Amino acid sequence: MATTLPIGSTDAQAASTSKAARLRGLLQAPALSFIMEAHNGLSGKIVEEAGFEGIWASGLSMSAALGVRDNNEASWTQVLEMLEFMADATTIPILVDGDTGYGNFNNVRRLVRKLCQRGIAGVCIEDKLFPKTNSFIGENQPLADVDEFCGRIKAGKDNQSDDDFQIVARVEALIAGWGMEEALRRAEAYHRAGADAILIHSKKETADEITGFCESWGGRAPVVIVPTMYHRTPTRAFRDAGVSMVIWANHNMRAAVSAMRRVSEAIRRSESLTAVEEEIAPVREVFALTGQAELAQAEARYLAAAGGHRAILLAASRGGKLGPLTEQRPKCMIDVRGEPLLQRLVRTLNRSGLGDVTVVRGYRKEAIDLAGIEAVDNDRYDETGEAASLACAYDCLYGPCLISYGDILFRRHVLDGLLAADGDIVTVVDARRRVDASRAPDRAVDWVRCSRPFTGSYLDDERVTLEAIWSDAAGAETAHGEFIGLTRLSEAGAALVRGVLDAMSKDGTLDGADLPDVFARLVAQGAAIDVLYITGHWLDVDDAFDLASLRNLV
Ligand code: SPV
Ligand code: MG
Repeated sequence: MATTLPIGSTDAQAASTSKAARLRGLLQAPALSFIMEAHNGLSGKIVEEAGFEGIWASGLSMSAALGVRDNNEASWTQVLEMLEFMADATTIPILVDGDTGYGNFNNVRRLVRKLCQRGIAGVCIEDKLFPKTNSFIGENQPLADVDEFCGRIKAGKDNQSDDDFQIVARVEALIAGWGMEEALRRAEAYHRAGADAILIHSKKETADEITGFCESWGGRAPVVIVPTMYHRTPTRAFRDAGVSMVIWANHNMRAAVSAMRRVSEAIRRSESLTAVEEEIAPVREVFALTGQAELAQAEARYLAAAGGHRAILLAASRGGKLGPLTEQRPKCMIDVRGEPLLQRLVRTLNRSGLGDVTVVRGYRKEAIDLAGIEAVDNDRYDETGEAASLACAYDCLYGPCLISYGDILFRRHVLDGLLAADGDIVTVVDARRRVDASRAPDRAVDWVRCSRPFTGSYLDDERVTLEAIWSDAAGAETAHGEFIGLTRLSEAGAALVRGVLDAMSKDGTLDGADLPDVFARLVAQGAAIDVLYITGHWLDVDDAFDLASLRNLV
């Protein structure tokens, strides 16, 4: 069976082992494992995000989420539909609570076939009668005949299309008051019938029944437990007893009930949203959970709105002025309000239709692990500059394309203006920045002088070209603005830039050169570099001051 991954997922490890095989591994491993309840796609994602290795698709919780009782009021196909959303939304295995199997052997075998088709890793069936009643309701619930239940297990095992699919047989003898001997007799019969594991259920407030069962059972098959009622028992006791898997069975559904009640009551009382805004998840977190960014990348890839522009982002440098903030990651991966800067930059590009994004990595390259980008590496990042990084992306340096520093952010209209501008090489220059020259004398600023200054006039549409570009503070007062680190190249422009990189490589200047050196060389050889003037609406991250401004901008 193929592993089901969320659309757009690139989780290579998850793709290499089927979900059923991973559930089997968890059940058979000597270490105690934990799976957590979910009842729909969103809660499944949250369970995975929390780091759990598997999901318990709880019958009680899925029923409650649908507003019905845990008495098979939701039909098995309605449950199946929910499971499909959960499996699509997650990459970890799902063990589904299959109640009694929705009937006899015939219903179980059809259920198992369908679960395998939908990428579910295993099912737990309990030895009760359809329609079931929750184990914590009432006393002396009737149990299934042992042989009949063994037939359900055998039919399920005979019909699984994935060899690793797991069938867990749930013994209800202790719940129904039939005693330990009956529980052990049933567990043995179900094990012989082919069950991959035994779930022994108890509704006592202590774990005595569970530890007693484990002791007599002697590890003949993996044991699964649901400590909802004996939750005070320390987890160590389950390990000591040789339990294989713990199911935290309904706690996300119950948490949702409490949270939704609190919020609904507060909003109704206050007739306002302000009181609850701080305690609930921001909408952007919901977008992140449901993978909105992947859709933007896919749109850029498949809708081809940007006239086929690709982008090269230069992100190899550490950003040493940010000190400890860049010890574990390069500055492009610094967190800006819960999201790495580079991810924001890539999203801006995607939204303008640029889906083909190559990032040149260097310092702490493993930290640049964004979905939807291609990475090339400048492993000599600490002894080379931007020109050498650009040369690492030589194979992508074909127009039309964009070159951007990886540590800048700009408003989308800046990018859209650049994409629409005429010229083989067009750079973006902030005319406003030179008034800031006095702020930090050691700031890395790429100053430019152009064929004419920015005027701000509505009528001003005369062409502007670059005449000089330099990076030290001397002469800053003669500059017309600051190069922001964003450039567009046509096919011909990209060929000119490749020519400069070739020449630099030949004469030995490539390693020490930055992007302004490449432009200076183009100007010296008579190439026209057009300038798109802007006034603000962008930021780079050079030091802590920039970072503070950036956090205010987004
Ligand atoms: C469920 O989560 O639906 C279960 C576990 O079956 S319990 O409610 O503890 O029976
Ligand atoms: Mg249940």
